[in-house]
Amino acid sequence: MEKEKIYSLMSLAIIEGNQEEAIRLAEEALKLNLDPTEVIEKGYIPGIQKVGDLWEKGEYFLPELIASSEAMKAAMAILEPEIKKRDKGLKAKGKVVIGTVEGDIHDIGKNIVASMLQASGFEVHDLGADVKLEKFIDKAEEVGADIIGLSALLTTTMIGQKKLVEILKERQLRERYKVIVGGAPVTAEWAKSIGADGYAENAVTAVHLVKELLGQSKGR
Ligand code: B12
Repeated sequence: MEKEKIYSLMSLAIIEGNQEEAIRLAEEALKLNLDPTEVIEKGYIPGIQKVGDLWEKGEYFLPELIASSEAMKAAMAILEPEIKKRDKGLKAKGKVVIGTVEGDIHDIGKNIVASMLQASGFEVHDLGADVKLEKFIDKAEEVGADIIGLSALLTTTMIGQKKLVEILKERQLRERYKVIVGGAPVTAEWAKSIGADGYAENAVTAVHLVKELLGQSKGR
């Protein structure tokens, strides 16, 4: 099957919340030796984005949203181990603590960022979703992290990203960590306004961002 065809079927499987089909296509993509990162970016992500649009238009409701995200997660579960295996040898050393901020249970995008970072040679400590702000800092202190990554998908939880920067300042730890932020409603302007060190709009640019920040922080 042609690449473009398989990508559009993947997108459709997510839109329809068809978990079996999403899994079948992920397995087929691996058999065809397609790049799992590209498969996620070009096949599955456009599907879940479309689901977001349908929800916004009031055509989809929570059950559809849940079915689609379950299908997305099932496909990710097949592709992520493969991404980890295919580490392209671009080893960049550094430790990243990542999670979705408290009050927010969206974790699909954060999981993709975490697995891409891991595949690029970073040591990733993924705290999951709905994570208390103090927990990010405690974990970063415990493992000696270089970077703290915060995901937020709700406009109401973005504020957690701002608060984390403030808590770091209060605890005299701001200089110790680079803070990066992301999630659909997050923008570069927001990142700048809260005093974060960086923003990335997707998992690929997140990897570049982390590399760049660690390059700058060499010899610290
Ligand atoms: C799937 C989904 C769900 C699933 C989540 C499943 C899961 N385990 O994640 C379920 C059904 C559970 C859900 C629930 C809710 N959802 Co919802 N959901 C979505 C949806 C459709 C897709 C999100 C997604 O996975 N996108 C795909 C991934 C790949 O993209 P991403 O998350 O943006 O991540 C990429 C980048 O942002 C970036 N990135 C992400 N994190 C990070 C972190 C760092 C550090 C960096 C550098 C980069 C980075 O890289 C990622 C990969 O490319 C969005 C619509 C949308 N347009 O985003 C709504 C959306 C986010 N949800 C919304 C809402 C309102 C809710 C609910 C409140 C609904 C309800 N009434 O209960 C609840 C929230 C409950 C809670 N407390 O969190 C709204 C938010 C509106 C707002 N302004 O705040 C949205 C925007 C839908 C809409 N248009 O109204 N949702």
